[in-house]
Amino acid sequence: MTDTRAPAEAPLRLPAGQAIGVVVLAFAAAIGVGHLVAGVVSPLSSPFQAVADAVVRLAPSPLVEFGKSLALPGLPAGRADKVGLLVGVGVVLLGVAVAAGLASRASARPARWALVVLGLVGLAAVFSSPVFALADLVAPLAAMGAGLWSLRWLHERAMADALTGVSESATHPDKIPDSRAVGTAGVTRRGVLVGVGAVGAGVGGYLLGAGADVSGGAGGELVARLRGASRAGAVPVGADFAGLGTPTFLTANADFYRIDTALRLPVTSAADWSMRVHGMVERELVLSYADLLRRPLVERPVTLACVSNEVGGDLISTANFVGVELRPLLLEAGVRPGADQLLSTSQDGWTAGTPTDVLLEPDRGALLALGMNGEPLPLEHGFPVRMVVPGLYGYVSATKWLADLELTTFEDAQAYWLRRGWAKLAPIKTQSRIDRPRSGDSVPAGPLTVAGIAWAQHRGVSGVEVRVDGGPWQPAVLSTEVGRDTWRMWRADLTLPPGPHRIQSRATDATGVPQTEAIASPVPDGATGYPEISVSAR
Ligand SMILES: Nc1nc2c(c(=O)[nH]1)N[C@H]1C(S)=C(S)[C@@H](COP(=O)(O)O)O[C@H]1N2
Ligand SMILES: [Mo]
Repeated sequence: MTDTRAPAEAPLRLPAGQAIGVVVLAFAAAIGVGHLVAGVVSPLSSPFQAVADAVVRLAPSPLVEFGKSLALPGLPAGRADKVGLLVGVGVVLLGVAVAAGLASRASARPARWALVVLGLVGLAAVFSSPVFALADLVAPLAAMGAGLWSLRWLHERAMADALTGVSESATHPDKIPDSRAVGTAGVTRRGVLVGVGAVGAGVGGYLLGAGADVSGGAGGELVARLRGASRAGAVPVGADFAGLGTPTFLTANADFYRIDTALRLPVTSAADWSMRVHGMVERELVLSYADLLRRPLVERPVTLACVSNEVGGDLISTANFVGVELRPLLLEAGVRPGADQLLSTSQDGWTAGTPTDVLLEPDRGALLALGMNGEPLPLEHGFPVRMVVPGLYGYVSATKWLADLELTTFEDAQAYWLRRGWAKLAPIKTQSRIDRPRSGDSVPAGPLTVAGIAWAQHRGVSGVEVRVDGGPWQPAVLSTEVGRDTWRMWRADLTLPPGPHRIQSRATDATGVPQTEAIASPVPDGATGYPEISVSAR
């Protein structure tokens, strides 16, 4: 008689690699299914996404600033941190899965607990989102269910295979290699099945979220109305020195700098969009996209700038924005005395606080913008509706994917970046940038043309000067002025003796105040200091 019980007495354990594989695949199934269900129900509720979002919300602001300053090759500024964050969350999950796998060689219980705990983290992340809705709980629950189910199936079958392998090898010791192979083949086949399913579900969820038709038919109507808008007029000849290395006066939509906290673009069709103007007002307004289209549309060139822009940086661009004047809307609603802040909220819960008195200035020209350079707003730049306020940094004024306008006070409500240590008031500072030559270039000794940009939105630029090696300031030639809300290009003809040189520039705004030499970092209200390049003349 062969004793078949003997092997069963030693606790059965999966090989470490197999146990890890089983748990990693169960995690992948959870993430994939969560993403797919979120794609159907509510894109922002993908648990993976929600956890990453929550990390951004909860992270101390210096960390967020550090993240924003990262650069990854091939990614535009302000994107590297998002990708880094998603990869970081992925790496942490992988680590947890590997550890849980190692702990789950004999029983699936540790991995089950890990999935339950992570599922709860996902639920908490979704629940704590500023735009939480009950339906958002579906995706994390589905993810947890898919993870637990896959874990149970994969683990049970792997154990069963292992058991068969063990008992067969006990019965027929000569068959060890064969039965082992049979067990592994089964594990591999099921693993591939779950893996492919997980990836398929994840990709499906991504496509569902990304492929949604956002313009909802309004695109065509808007383009037609854009033509009817009171036009900004053609950009005058001589408005830029692009031939000398400055940007073109208008920035193409595809090249426009992009800064936001959105890990995933909020998607709303124009047909579904509507917004309340409420809070400290005499009468609440509710505006649909069609309501906005019925109002007079104006087109206005505006240079947007980000407060995070370093001296010499490129977080600045110009577009012809088309939209509805904001001031008449506020007057219609009737701003109550004391309401010193307009708190704008985006569809993803981001907020900006704009001083009401600035918005009510008769000539400020703040817009609820629907279009940009003759097209409906691109999704990355705020479709269907965003705010544009000439002269203020974006974080206090340029809310994209606008969802709500509330008249309130700065005391009662603190917007997103104010809570993270940035300034309450943030008018754009007078600045200049040297675009050509580039720092580090070697140039021929003798005559040299230097060119760049200058900006002092809503005051206007009245002059730019350059100096070499700390010498006397020499006036630059300015481009044709388009308006005081946009940048202005400049060029200066210098003569450089052979050797290394430092070149600096400074702009003066139309009130006669030159940009300051004092060096300041972007936090809390914008960088200052002279831009400087080093070149060697030969
Ligand atoms: N919803 C939303 N709107 C936002 C932001 C954001 O993070 N979320 N960032 C603001 C900041 S800091 C800037 S500088 C501008 C940039 O606008 P752009 O990406 O269209 O250039 O958008 C503003 N509007
Ligand atoms: Mo910004």
